[in-house]
Amino acid sequence: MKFVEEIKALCLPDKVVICDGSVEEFQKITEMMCRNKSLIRLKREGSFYARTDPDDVARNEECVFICTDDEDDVGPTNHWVAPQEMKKRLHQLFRGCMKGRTMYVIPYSMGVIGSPMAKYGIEITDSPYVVINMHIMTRMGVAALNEIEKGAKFCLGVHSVGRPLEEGEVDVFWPCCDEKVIAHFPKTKEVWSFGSGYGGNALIGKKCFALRIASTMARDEGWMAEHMLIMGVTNPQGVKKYFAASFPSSCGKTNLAMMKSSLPGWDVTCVGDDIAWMKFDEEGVLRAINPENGFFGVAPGTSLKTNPSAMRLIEKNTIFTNVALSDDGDVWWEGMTEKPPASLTDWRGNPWTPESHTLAAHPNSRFTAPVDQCPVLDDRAFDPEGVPIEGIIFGGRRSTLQPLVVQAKNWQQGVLFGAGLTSETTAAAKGAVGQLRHDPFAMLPFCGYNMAHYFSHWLSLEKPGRKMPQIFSVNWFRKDREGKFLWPGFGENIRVIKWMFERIEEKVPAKDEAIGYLPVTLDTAVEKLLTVDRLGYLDNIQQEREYFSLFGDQMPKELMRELDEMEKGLS
Ligand code: TSX
Ligand code: MN
Repeated sequence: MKFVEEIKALCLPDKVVICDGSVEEFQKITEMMCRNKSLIRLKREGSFYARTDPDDVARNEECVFICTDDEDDVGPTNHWVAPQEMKKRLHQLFRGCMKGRTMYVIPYSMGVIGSPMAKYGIEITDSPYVVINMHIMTRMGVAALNEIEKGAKFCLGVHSVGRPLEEGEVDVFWPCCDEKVIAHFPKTKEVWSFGSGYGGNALIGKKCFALRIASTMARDEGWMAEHMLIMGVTNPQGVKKYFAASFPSSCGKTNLAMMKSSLPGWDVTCVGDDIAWMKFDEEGVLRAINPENGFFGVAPGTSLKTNPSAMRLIEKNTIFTNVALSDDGDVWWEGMTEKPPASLTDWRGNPWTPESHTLAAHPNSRFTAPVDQCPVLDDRAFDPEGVPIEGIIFGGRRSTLQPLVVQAKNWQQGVLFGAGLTSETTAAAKGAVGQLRHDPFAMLPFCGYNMAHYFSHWLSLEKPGRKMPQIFSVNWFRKDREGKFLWPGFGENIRVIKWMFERIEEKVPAKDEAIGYLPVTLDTAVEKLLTVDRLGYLDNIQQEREYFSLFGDQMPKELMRELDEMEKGLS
C-alpha cells in the first residue's frame, strides 16, 4: 500500500507493524505494555488498567478542525481551516514524529464485515494503547483488510501521540504533546490526529470517522450518521420495537441503552450505546446498525443500582483508563459503591482516602469493553441489515419546563425537538454547573458539516412511501422547588417508553398541545411533570430563535415556520 510507505517516510518510525486483529496480537501488545509499565494487569480476567498524562484526559474541541474548500460548508459551530493550509501544518507536525516508535497499521470495519451498511477504515498510529482499544471498539484485522484490498473505500486516519524518542531516550508512561490537532478532510475521507492518545481524539473509528466523516457521507448519500443509542423494547405480548435515542453528555445514555425495566413483562435489549447509522430500505423502513464493536463508557456513576448490566459487561476483558486502583489489583470510581475499598491509588497515581479533597477517578475515566459481553445484548445487534427503528427520542437535562415526555405531531416538529436540544451542565464538564447549553441532536461536537445544512438534511428525509419513525422528547431531570428530582428515572423510565411504544401502536390517547402530544395521565404522581408552562415555553422559543440566528440565512425556513406555529399555538 503506497500511502503506508508515504506516511512511514514522513513520520520515520523505527518499525512498521500491519495489525492482524488476532488474540495473540492483543496479548503480545498488552504484555509489552505491562513490561514497560504503561499498562497494569488487573485481577479481573483479561483486564488492564491505564493512566493517562493528567493533561490528556478528554476530547479537545478547540483542536478539532474540518477542512473543506468552502468555509460555509462547516458553518459557525465548527473550526475551519483550508485543506492545503492544514496539510502544510500537518506535514510539519508529523515530520519525524514517530522516531523511536512502532507505527501500527490498523485495518478495521465499522459495522459487521460484509454488511451493506458497514464502512471501512485504516488507522495508522504510534500508540499501542490505541491498538488495544481498537481491538475492542472495532472489527479490526485481516477480514477488514481483505475488504479494502477487494476495493472497498476506506477512511484513512493518521494518528500520532506527537512525542518522538531520541536515540536511547526512555519513554514516559503516557506520551503526548501540548500541541494538539484533530483535522478532518471530508472530501478525501481523511483524519489526521496529533498530540493526544485518549478517547475520541485518538480512536479515529469512533467520533472522527463514524460521526464527523460519516455525517458528510450520509448527507451526500441520503442516510444518517447519528450520536444515538439503539435499544430494543419488548412488551408482555412479545412484540418488539426498536428506538434510537440521542442525549447530550451526562444524561445517562449508556444507562438507558442497557436499562433494567421495572415493569414486569417489559424488556429492554441493547444494540448500541453511542452511534447509530441509519438508512431507509426499499420498503421504506428505517434500518439502524451500531457501527461499533465495543463500549467506551464513562466509569464514574456506574454501579449495580444505576446500570447493573454495565457492571456485568465489565467483569472481564476490559481496559480501564483513569479510574482508581485498589491494593488488590481491582478498580473503583466515585458512585461505584457507597464506601470505597480500604486502600486506593487515584487516577494520578497518588495514594487516596475518602478524606482526600480530590476525586479518586477522573470524571472522564472510562471502560473499554466488547459489545458481545453485554448481558442484555439484543439478538439482532449484529444483523447486517440493521434493526427497524420505529421511534426516535431526544432528551436533555432540564430542571424546569421540559415535560417528562412529548410526542411530536409530525416529522418537522420532531426535527425541531432535535434542533432545539439543550442540556444543563453538570460537574462532569468544565465550567459553571447548571448552565443551559444548546447541543442540537447531541451532534454539536460531532457534525462534520454546517449544522444548518444538517437540519435541512433531517427535514429532507421525510418522503412519500417511507414509514417515518415517531419522534419524542424526554426529560428525566425535572426538579421541584426544593431541588428534588420529580421523576425516579432509571428502570422506571420504562413507563415512559411504554407510553411511546403504545403511541406508536396508536393504542393510547394523548393531550393535544401546541408543543406536541402529552400523556393524558401516566399516574397521579407524575402530573407535575406533564404540565405545559406556556409562558416558560414562549420564553424558550425566544431563546431558540436567538440560537438559530447564529446560522443566519442557512437556517431552514420550515424549522423557523414550525417555531412560529408553536408560538401561535401557545399564545
Ligand atoms: O442515567 C440516568 N438515567 C437514565 C437511566 C436509565 N441517570 C444518571 C445520569 C447521570 C449520568 C439519572 N439520574 C436518571 C436517569 O433516568 N435520572 C436521574 C436523576 C435522579 C437521580 C437519583 C434519583 C432519582 C433521580 N433517586 C435516588 O437517588 C434515590
Ligand atoms: Mn458519545
